[in-house]
Amino acid sequence: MTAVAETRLADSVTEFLASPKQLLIGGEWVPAASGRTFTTEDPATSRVLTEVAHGAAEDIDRAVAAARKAFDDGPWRRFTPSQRQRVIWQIGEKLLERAEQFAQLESLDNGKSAAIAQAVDVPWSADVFHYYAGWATKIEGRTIPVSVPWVPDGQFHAYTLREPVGVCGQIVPWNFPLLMATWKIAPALAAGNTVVLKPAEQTPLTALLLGEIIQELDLPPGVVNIVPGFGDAGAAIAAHEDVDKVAFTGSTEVGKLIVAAAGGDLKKVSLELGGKSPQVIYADADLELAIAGSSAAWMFNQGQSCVAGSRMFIEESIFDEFTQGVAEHVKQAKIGPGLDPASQICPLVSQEQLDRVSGYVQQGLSDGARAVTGGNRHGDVGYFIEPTVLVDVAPEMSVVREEIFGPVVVATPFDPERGAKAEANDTPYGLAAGVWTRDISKAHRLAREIKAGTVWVNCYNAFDSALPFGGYKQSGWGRELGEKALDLYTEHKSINVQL
Ligand code: TXE
Repeated sequence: MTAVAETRLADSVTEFLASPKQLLIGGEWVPAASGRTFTTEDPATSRVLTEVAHGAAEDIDRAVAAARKAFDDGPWRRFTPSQRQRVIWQIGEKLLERAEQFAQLESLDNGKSAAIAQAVDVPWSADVFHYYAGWATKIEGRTIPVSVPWVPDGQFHAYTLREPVGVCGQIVPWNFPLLMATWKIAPALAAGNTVVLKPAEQTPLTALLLGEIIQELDLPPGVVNIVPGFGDAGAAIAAHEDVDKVAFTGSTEVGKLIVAAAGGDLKKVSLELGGKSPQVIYADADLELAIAGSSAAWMFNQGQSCVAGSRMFIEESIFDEFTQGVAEHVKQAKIGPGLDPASQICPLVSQEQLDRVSGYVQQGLSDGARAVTGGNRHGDVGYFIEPTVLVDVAPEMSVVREEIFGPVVVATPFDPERGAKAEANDTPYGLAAGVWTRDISKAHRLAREIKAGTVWVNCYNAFDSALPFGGYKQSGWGRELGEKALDLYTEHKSINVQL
């Protein structure tokens, strides 16, 4: 660990790292059945942070059994909606009380800026719990006037109930470890389900800290189970016959494996997968705002964001000026460890991710792309890479087609007569998009034409817990956040009574 990191760590973080980190199953902290552990590391230094129990299929079995029991027999089913509301709200409160601890741990484990984690990841996670606490008392059925054509003069009283799906297996990635766990746990609990969560192997720590909070609250054993592990543990969740629903955020490749594994017993599946989101920048945009905003769109979280606005289409009359502006802007970003509040670009999560991102950049350069800025690893300790702007790119290059998941953008000019709709939509993904213009009609028109789950106009990454989020095409199935997420976690039951 660097001197900077050591001097700034809160005592609660040091204590957490020194304590044993086990699996949360049935309300108890337990070792992995195999007795094995794995290590997590600080991406700023590649030093080992701590050891974590290594969950695998046998542990998933135990966790699913605990979740099943809690769902079928436990007191959780008898919790009233307002009791659920209270306990979900309290999770949000505890997150805020321990914001610094969560933010520093997230920074150490993932590499990201602790200052940003404390300003964004942690308070938004708390907000997601607060938001879904509100929904717990508002999940309602309907009364529906019906007549049954073959029962003349029959009178019926028909209504619907919304019931929890059951045991939800939730598999989350490493880019926003706490937030992604929160997006999944909060709506599942609001609707009365039980959960088996598997954090990513690179970043299990904040999910385990969330488990500590949950243990302090009045949540019955087995309602939330947390099993850190690798892909095999995720695969065991996806295939488990006692899991009723799987929610996954991660790569499109693994999303397809999950669909195949979950298809055996046709369990419900929701997926939030990769992206290659376009940003269309018109000459009439507020260029100062657009340069800063469109750069943040692909640099935020070191580009390790499913919505990263990693393809820029820039009106040809401003192309050189704009790309130079972006290059100047991103060159000023200070590269450094996440625990240094001055750092704007922090390390990527792992050596593997550094190799993957560097590999894409090298491939792009050898395919004929030109780096206006960046292109290189930064330093030789930790997994830092320079923010990179690539021009002279062609539609078939891998840097244009594939998700890089690093601070790399490709920029292409467009002719305003032809527009940028076709190019923006020329991707197997459809998660998000950005439009930068002062012409509000043009913005609304393009927003309708882009096939993406979210379109931001004159802003980017402007999320709210109430706004549904998810993807078109290969970016996923279903919508998280907002009222929509409750569809993922409830069944609708129709009851018809002849009077
Ligand atoms: O993802 P994986 P990786 C993209 C991004 C990144 C690439 C690879 O492009 O460069 O994926 O990242 C679990 N059955 N995204 O390899 O493998 C795994 O343990 C069930 C975009 O880390 O998809 C982890 O918990 N689960 C994405 C989770 O899946 C399996 C965020 C995600 O890991 C499994 C992350 C299996 N067979 C990466 N194999 C986004 N949409 O934001 C692995 N896992």
